[in-house]
Amino acid sequence: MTKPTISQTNDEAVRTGLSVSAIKQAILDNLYYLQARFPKVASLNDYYLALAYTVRDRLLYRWIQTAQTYLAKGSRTVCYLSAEFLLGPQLGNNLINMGIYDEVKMAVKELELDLLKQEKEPGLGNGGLKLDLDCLLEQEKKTGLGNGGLGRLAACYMDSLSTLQVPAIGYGIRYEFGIFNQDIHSGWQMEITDKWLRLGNPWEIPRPEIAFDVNFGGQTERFIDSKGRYQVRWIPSHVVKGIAYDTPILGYQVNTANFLRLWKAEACESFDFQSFNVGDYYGAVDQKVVSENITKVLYPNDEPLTGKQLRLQQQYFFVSCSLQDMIRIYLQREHSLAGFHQKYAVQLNDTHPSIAVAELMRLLVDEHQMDWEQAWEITEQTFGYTNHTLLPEALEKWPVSLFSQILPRHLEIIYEINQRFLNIVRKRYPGDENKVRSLSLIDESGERYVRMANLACVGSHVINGVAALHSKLLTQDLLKDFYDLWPEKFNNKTNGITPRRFLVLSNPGLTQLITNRIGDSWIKNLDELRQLEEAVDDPAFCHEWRRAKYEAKVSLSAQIKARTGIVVDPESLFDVQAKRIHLYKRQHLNALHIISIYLKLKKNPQIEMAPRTFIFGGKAAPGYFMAKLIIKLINSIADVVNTDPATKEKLRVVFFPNFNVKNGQRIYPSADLSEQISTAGKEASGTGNMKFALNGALTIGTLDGANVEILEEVGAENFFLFGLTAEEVSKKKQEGYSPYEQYQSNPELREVLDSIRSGLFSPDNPGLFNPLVDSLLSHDEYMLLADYPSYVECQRKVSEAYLDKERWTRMSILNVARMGKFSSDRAIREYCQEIWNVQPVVID
Ligand code: 26Q
Repeated sequence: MTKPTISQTNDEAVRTGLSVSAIKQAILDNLYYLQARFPKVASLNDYYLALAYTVRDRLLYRWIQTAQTYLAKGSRTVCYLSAEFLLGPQLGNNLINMGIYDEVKMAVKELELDLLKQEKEPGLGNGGLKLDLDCLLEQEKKTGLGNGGLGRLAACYMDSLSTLQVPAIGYGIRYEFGIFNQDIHSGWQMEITDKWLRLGNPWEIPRPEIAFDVNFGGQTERFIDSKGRYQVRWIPSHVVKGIAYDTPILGYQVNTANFLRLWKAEACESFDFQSFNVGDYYGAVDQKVVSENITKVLYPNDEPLTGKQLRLQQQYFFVSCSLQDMIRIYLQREHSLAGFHQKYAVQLNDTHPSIAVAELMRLLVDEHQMDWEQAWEITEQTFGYTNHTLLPEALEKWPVSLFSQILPRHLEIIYEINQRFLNIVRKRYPGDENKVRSLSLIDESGERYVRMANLACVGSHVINGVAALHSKLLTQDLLKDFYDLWPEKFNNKTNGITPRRFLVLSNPGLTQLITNRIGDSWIKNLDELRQLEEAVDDPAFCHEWRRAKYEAKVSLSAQIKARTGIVVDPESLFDVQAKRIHLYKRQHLNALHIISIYLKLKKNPQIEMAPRTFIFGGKAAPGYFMAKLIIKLINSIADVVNTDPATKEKLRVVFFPNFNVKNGQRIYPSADLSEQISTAGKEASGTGNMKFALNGALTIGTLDGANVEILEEVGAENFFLFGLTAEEVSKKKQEGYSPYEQYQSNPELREVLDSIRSGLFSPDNPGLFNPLVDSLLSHDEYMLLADYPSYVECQRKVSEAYLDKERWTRMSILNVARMGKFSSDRAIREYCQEIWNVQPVVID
């Protein structure tokens, strides 16, 4: 990589030098002057922080170079607005991107040797402290500021934006408590709060001087200003202050360091303490608590919950701070806001930040006295909207009554936008009030709601889905009326993942093997993995490939033993489903298949089959009863099959607790089979599917989300396809689907469901799983029973293929070789060219 060229005094070298000795010295310096510790008494955490600050210094150096360059050039900037950024641990990733992983490993090794030497001297201390890079990496408290796919996508995109040297800011919320940690007690999920900030966060820079007021509640007033203009004034009932906390995001092998700016809510003293609460000390402290509540906790749901006031406050809070910040930065160079949309491309990550459409209008019209038409033109040109769902029930909407209480001025603005918009609709479709009803920003079918997706569609000049099938279905179904009105606004941007975190960092074995074969430029240009295709004919390479996979499996096996006490055989087929627990993702279909094997083995223990380890991971939303029951079912099946002498040699079931980015990095490399089995037409894209495949797992999947494109890339002969297509699903639904018929006509399926109902897996409470079984037999919304026979048959083919080691290895290598498309670099390049119209800016 290009190392910093600045001429350095000795002092600076400690803060920027990349040699082993400079790094070692810097760690010691930070141990003394930031942690106030010396080696003999320092804890692992002290060392972790000292190392983290060492890396941070080197990041900040690049960040400042980057910021200076952008400021001088007035570069067009992408602003990615997202209520979630699921970064995961930072240290390892920064070492990889900065290209100093080996140097740091060595520096830490030397520090350990120094410690050992000191050990020999008499005296007290941290005797026996094992110091190596892996232990320090383990210390990091992960940043879990997201639920799952959507938040992790935002993090991958930040990595790629920096890697591609595109000026970008990620804007979001600095939740004090991120996604809960999951523990399993007697098979049930327990939620534990995530106190990720307890030991301090070395990666963030607080920016107390970057702070904005955000208004809530109250009412609006009309008046004529000194220039005779008609104006609206918002008199809020309370004001909260947003403080910026920045996390630098370094690109891979470049000097570009963009940043993530997360907002923390604090009490606004001038308002609460002086004007309104004079003399009321307790009331003032109360206000402080209320204000700070806004950024306390991430909602652990990955579906909207209507009517949760605090969630709407969170969304508005971070959007308002972010737009005010963009205007502040813009006005450092310009005088008039007329060119705002030329400076910024703002992407709405789902509808969570879509109040931005109304807020930008408010800022331009009310605060900066722009006329409506010009402000609207700018607003539309500024925003792009990415949709992440096909489930109609997952579309965000807020009761008008709630909206008017919290954001009275925005409701007026939304009404105005709506009126102007519906005039266009009426002109286009004269007399068609159905169109008007369906396109309106307000749902008036019962209690009135503001429809956030409609607001996002009207306020953006581009709308995209996240996989080819998803984008197509959006135009045919969920957003059809918008598509008919503005077909040119719609396009597809298939998701991607960063190969830095999800291969280089998490799977060093496979990475080394690939790099030895084709060099290391594939890390930046993932299409180069194609060169591995030839290697399938090289027995030595195939052998090494199997070994790398095997080693990853050994390592996960140890983790499984440590976390669950279950012993698994790394020679067995690792069949993995790791993702949020949802009915549409059908973890219970997987469970039914396990039961079917179990029952077969009970009847005939001699059946020839590849021993399998079924591994599950995933959190359920705390209020999602059925999802929690699925976790219990999996653990109950595990209790039975793992201890039954008739099956325990061939079958193992593991629920790996607390699936998150960090555990994911251990799980993806060790999977042989990746379960992507959602009902066709329900999963927008999926990104776990890409992470598994990039690590050499084969996919068993439906034609859903990005599976379709993975299949297209790897070839049908290297993919285990089953199930109904999206079209067949909707056709079957229309014709009147009867799950009970499936149950009656399929003796094997009947036996499986009956075994659950008989209490085989819950002897103390035979009816425990009735809600699950009953819902399958009565409506089976996600067509699980319809897909069951083809799933079981496909799994049989999987078993057969696994028995042929050579064949399996070939398929695995070809999967990896053909994954180039799914790099987030490719996705971001497309966003830059086709949506944002931004160019890279090289930082030297
Ligand atoms: C909304 C309102 C109130 C509370 C919570 C929410 C909320 C929070 C998170 C709604 C949705 C989410 C997350 C959705 C999500 O992760 N969607 C996934 O996005 C991935 C990235 O595009 C896709 O790959 C997945 O298919 C999609 O399910």
